[in-house]
Amino acid sequence: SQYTFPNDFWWGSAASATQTEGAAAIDGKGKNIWDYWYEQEPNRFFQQVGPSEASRFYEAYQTDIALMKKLGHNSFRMSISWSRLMPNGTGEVNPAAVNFYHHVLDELINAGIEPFVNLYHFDMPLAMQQIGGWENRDVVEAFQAYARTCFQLFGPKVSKWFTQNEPIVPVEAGYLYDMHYPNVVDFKRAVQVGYHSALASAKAIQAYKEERQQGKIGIILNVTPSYPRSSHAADVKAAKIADLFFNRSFLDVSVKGEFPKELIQLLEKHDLLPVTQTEDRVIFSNYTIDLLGVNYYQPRRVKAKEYAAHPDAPIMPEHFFDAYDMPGRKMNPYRGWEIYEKGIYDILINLKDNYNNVECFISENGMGVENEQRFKDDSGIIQDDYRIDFYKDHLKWVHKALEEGANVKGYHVWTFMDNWSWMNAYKNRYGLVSVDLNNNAKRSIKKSGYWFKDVATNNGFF
Ligand code: BGP
Repeated sequence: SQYTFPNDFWWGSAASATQTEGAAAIDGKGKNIWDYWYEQEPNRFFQQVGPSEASRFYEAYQTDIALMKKLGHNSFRMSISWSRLMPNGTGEVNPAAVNFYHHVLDELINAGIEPFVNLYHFDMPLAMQQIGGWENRDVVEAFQAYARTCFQLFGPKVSKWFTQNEPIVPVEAGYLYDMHYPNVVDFKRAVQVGYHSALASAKAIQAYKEERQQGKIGIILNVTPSYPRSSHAADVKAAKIADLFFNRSFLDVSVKGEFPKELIQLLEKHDLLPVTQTEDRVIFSNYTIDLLGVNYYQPRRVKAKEYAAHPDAPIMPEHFFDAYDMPGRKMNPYRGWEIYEKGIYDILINLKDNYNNVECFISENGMGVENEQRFKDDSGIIQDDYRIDFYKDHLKWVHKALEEGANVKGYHVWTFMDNWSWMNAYKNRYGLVSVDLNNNAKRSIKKSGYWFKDVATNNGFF
């Protein structure tokens, strides 16, 4: 059958500064936590590859944007590196960075590609982390000032802004699971970090409105569907709580202007409430988002731990886990994540039914593959049919949600070209375009790139 999307549907891809730019130590860029952590502990990083060069977008942006145009993009999501623009996180603005981002934006606009600009993608400036990162309320103020500076500098060229990408990830990975810097495991600190990060987002929206900007501003969330591992009551309850902590925390406050009551009660019960100020409530309720980006890779299959099985047991995140052992899960054989296409539909319908049908788009969806060079054919093109199938199968569900009235405006893949990833460096490749690290970061379009061009050009596929 035929899958046709609306004429003005946003087709494109997403990327982030730290993962693509490189040039981490030149032209006045300050360090962020990733530059620093890699310097300190390279052993933590896959094959000891850090973000210093990444995919060299800083030098190659013109070539890359020409390729985006060739691949049918009408939009592209990038991020501004806070530590490139403001090397200390606050104060002095780096003129070389202002130049660079103006050039990138001009290049995109001249190519007919609308820039979607995100202000924060896991990349806390080191100077800000040294005073406590999101734990410190001063960093919330610094972020608002940085956001305001971006709106003043680039506002006339940008009409889609995002405050943050997946803000729950730095909370989980940095303060609960020992995966991102500052790699501590402390629930109370995690809650404070999450709270201030949400407040920083609302305050950036406040700055946007105060600056009387004409475009839209939103946030990008990994709204990960939480399904119980079984119909056992404890699993059902644990799945609800996982949803509460990891989805509804940021989703409710961003769309509805307040945190879920159940979340507050649970935190209170465990003596985990964050430090707040009375004025915050008004900031949250006045400055909600105009537009929501949804990142989707795989769902959570939530299983309660045994001692949480009693129906009255209070369940906190330490009482459940993701049941990777669930029978019948379809796995990506090349990266180890589940593939569950219907999840994308469930998210969109949930937004339609329970979140005022907020204007949204798919801001990341993609399939990581290890050793992808093995799929190269004789002509040197990576034959990534698995990725084409992945996109198609997800787009079919997006299409169904659209037909049922979901307010979904576009689809961005993760990602345009292979890029550096937080702990995995270049292990899992996601690009429509490959990057050959042994050959001057040479770009080659993959089969999925050509496929994407057709879909974007025809607004759909058969
Ligand atoms: C998302 C992030 C991206 C990207 C992607 C793939 O959570 O927003 O930055 O990295 O996940 O994950 P990974 O690179 O770990 O395979």
